[in-house]
Amino acid sequence: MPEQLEFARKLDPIEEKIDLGLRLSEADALALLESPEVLRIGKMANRFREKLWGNQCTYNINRHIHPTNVCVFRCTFCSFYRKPGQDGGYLVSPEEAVGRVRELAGSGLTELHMVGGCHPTARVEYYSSLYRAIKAEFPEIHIKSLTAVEIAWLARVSKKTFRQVLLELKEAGLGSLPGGGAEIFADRVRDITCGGKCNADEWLEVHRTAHQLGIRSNATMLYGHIETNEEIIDHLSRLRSLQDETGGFMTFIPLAYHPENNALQITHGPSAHRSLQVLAVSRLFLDNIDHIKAYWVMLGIEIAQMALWFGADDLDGTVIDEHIYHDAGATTPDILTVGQLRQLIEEAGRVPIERDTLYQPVQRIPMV
Ligand code: V47
Repeated sequence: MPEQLEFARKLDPIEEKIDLGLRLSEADALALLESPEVLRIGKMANRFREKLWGNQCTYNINRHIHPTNVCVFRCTFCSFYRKPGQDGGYLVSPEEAVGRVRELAGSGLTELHMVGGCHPTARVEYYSSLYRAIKAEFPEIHIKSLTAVEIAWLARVSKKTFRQVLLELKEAGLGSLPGGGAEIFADRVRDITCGGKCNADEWLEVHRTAHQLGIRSNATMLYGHIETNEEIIDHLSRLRSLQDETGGFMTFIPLAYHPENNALQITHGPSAHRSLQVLAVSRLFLDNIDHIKAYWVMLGIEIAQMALWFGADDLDGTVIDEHIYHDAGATTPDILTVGQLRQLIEEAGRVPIERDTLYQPVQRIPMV
């Protein structure tokens, strides 16, 4: 049998399963990830996405604040951190953080995305004071903050449980957890790229605890470096199992590796082909996570637009002042305006809908 036909035949039973609404096995997902038929897989993911969300594509009005870039860990893929005591390290004060939100008064901002390094001395009290200061002046703004890695670090240095840390932060104004720090769950990859920081079980346990406390969260996967296809499927599978248990994840965000200014000796990130395939397979396998985000900052605007036909239904937001990707060589702009976001969604043939962090539509009074 010619090779092309053999590849096509392999996908037939998987496509049938998807059309019948049956769950994919890990072996099915691996076959999809290894198949050269990326357009066919994209079409399957698109049908799945359109069944859930029709033609809509959501975005939000957000800004990033990195409370600190100082980190006790040495992740080899990270271009953002500074060692304690190194030039260029900072810790943002509550007043400075409030000032950055104030700059955007009247812009319709609904979300602050606040993540950074694991600082050697900043404790739960520091983050609580940051959230309280922001909430005192902007009670309506949703604070999506601290990756599971940062929560686990705060618990470790404060000798508190994840539950205690999360409860204190929730009390101070934390709204939800972003999905960062998941990287690739497999120990082999973690040992090489981010040894010492929280492992897969701890990452999952932080999110499990958050969900039990009514704190929703997101999940990510950093791909395009040293991981194998099997390790990608293992990562997705662990997320799907936790979601079966708690239902607390809102969105999954595959993060394409950016190779500049870091210690991991890899010269290029994943191709557009690979990014679209990983996204489509994620959409099909994670049948219990509502949303798949095409994070335009890391995918680039052109691939993010294509991704809206490969399973993604969300683009993230205006972003503003993001440094993790930009320090790693991302050439995307520092900000997209609402007009630009809506235009690129419409250009891609989708209908833009503004959402809040919890994926509720935002109604705005039209300007006269
Ligand atoms: O945890 C770090 C990754 C993450 C690099 O939850 C890198 O809505 C690529 O988690 N190349 C932070 N990736 C970003 C993140 C995120 C982004 C957008 C939305 C949400 C959300 C979460 O970025 C880190 C790490 O996994 N990262 N360095 C790099 N060189």
